[in-house]
Amino acid sequence: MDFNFTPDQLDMQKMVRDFVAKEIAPHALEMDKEGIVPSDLWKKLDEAGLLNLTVPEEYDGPGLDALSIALIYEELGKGCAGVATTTAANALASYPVVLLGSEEQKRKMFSVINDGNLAAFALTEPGAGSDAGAVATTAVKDGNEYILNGTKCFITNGGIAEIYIIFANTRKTAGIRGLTAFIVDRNTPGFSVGKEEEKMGIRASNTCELILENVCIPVENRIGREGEGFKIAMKTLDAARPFVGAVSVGLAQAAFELAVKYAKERIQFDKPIASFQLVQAMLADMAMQIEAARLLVYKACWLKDQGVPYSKESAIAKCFAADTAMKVTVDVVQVLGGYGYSKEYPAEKYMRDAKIMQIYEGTNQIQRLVIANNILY
Ligand code: COS
Repeated sequence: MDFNFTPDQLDMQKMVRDFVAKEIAPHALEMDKEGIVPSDLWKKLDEAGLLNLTVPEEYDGPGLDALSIALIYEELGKGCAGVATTTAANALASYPVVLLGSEEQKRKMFSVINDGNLAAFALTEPGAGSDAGAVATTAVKDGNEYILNGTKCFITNGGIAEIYIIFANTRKTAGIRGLTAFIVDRNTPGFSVGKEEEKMGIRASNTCELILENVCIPVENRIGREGEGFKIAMKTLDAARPFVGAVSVGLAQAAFELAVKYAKERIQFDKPIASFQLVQAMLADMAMQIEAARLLVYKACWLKDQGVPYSKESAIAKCFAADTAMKVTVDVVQVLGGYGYSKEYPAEKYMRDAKIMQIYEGTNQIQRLVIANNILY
């Protein structure tokens, strides 16, 4: 077992760490307040090569392994989970094409992402969250085209993406066996962006409703076969969930470092509060949980990179890391006391941002189901 990273991974980790310290962390509170990632930051993220992390080398991408990508998301998570989420949504949206896309689909999708554009993965609907098979959006074949109708909700990058992966039902009564994945361009007639969500956390990221009204797309935009959409979605989520874990680890680490610094500086009863054992126990628990979460994320990515099954480990990594981020950030607010609750410090932002980690890309209840299914069946 080798716990060392390669020189390339270390270089890249340093590059992203420096980028985050300079370009993201100092602006995180402002972006959270404004609820937007400024366009000049997009440009810089693109120039730094942080938008197309999952694009293979043969399609002009960086061709990174999953572990390297996780290291990058961990660093981005330290700076701002909202920014990290926006870039990670590109990875999520790219995987259906990475995994099952045709040559032509790969060229199309990856060139859009390589050009610094955003993508969105649209599975969720008002009536289909955890129950992904309940998708009500329909895709009806008409000659060489499909006509899509329906509404998607809570779609990360929904309002700002150029290209979308839309899951629709090609056989209405078939449940998960009717689900099919399609590529839809933003400018397709009938496609529009609905309301933008006003969120508790990851406020810099964009979350929107999508409306499809007789959206006509060529058959070539279907990914895989009709009815293969559920498996494509599940495989995509397997691949992407460790990155939610990585962002959670980064977010928890940043919050933890804030608590350590504060505990050393804050004087009460004539001593730094770090000298009190009840505070020390909280910091020690945080350190343990973050370290365990980090190792689980790296292990899931390592398994993926070995080409062996990793669905259970992916769910374990996401679930444990997200729960860790939540628990750690709640305790960080506690260590900072009134200052933790104030918007003057970033502790409360970390706590708000952490909550979504337990909800998106499959709730942590769903992760436990996936883990149990892998253990039992
Ligand atoms: N990889 C490949 N195939 C998979 C798979 C995976 N990880 N998970 C399931 N499948 C396949 C199964 O093999 C099965 O195929 P067959 O019928 O051919 O044997 C099929 O999919 C159905 O599997 P299963 O019976 O386990 O599915 P369930 O209906 O019980 O649902 C859960 C499984 C609940 C785990 C699934 O609906 C899920 O993950 N929901 C959460 C969705 C989600 O994360 N939403 C968040 C929004 S997207 S950001």
